Amino acid sequence: MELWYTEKQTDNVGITCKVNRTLHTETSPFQRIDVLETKQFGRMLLLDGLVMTTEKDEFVYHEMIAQVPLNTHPDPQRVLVIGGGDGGSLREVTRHPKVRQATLCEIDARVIEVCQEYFPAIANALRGNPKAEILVADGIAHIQERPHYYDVILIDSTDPIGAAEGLFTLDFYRQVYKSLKEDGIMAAQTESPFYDLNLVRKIYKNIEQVFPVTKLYLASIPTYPSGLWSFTLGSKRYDPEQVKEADIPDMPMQYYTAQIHKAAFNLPKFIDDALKTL
Ligand code: SPD
Repeated sequence: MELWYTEKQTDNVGITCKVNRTLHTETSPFQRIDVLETKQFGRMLLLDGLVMTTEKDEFVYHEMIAQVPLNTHPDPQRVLVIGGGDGGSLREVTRHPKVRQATLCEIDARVIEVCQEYFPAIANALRGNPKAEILVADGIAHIQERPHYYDVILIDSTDPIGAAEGLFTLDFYRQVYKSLKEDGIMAAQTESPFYDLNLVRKIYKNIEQVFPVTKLYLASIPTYPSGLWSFTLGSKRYDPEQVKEADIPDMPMQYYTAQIHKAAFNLPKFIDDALKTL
């Protein structure tokens, strides 16, 4: 018998993948955690039934959420990842040559443990990396304990339902601002412009109220709703579109390049128009 898994992405659309087997299922104190072995995308992590990452396309999301802000900042020594318990963003941060301290603040210890077991290539920085500090804690509380501390903060959250809702609010971005140094930068995953344009716009407007430089950028992620995914960067000083190609370190990448860094900020008209409306 064939096994298929469907994530219902809207009331009318889903993504369906053929599954070899279920490798892991549990309910942690925070959420349901599943690991599936799919035919198309390799291993797939689901949190509360929603696709968080897969072996085949994780590189797009993790390179783009991390390398764009890291290469916008001239000296990103101290970096925080809020969420991101699979370790993919942390892997990207720790391999950046200028980063000295990479802190991961994940609320659910079981996500970290499950990913260490089933996604070793994504989770490799979660154990024994000399640059990494792993905290199992609430990211909102953590940033209040470290004012004026980080050069870059990445918000690698789940979708804004349930536990992650607080990571998309105006008040949260104000706290992020306070935890950044005077020239700090934040970047957050900010959902699907095709399916949730109003939400994307609302998040952008929240970030824009706090950061003098606010820019949305895009990447193509096959397993996320609509395949077109947005990130929003908030910066106290540096403009991501003014980065010089020569300043981008030469590192092995699968998606991110100096050209992609620039191109990702060129928005389709319907998105640009939406962000310009009040
Ligand atoms: N709809 C999926 C959004 C998930 C964003 N976070 C994924 C975490 C990967 N590190």
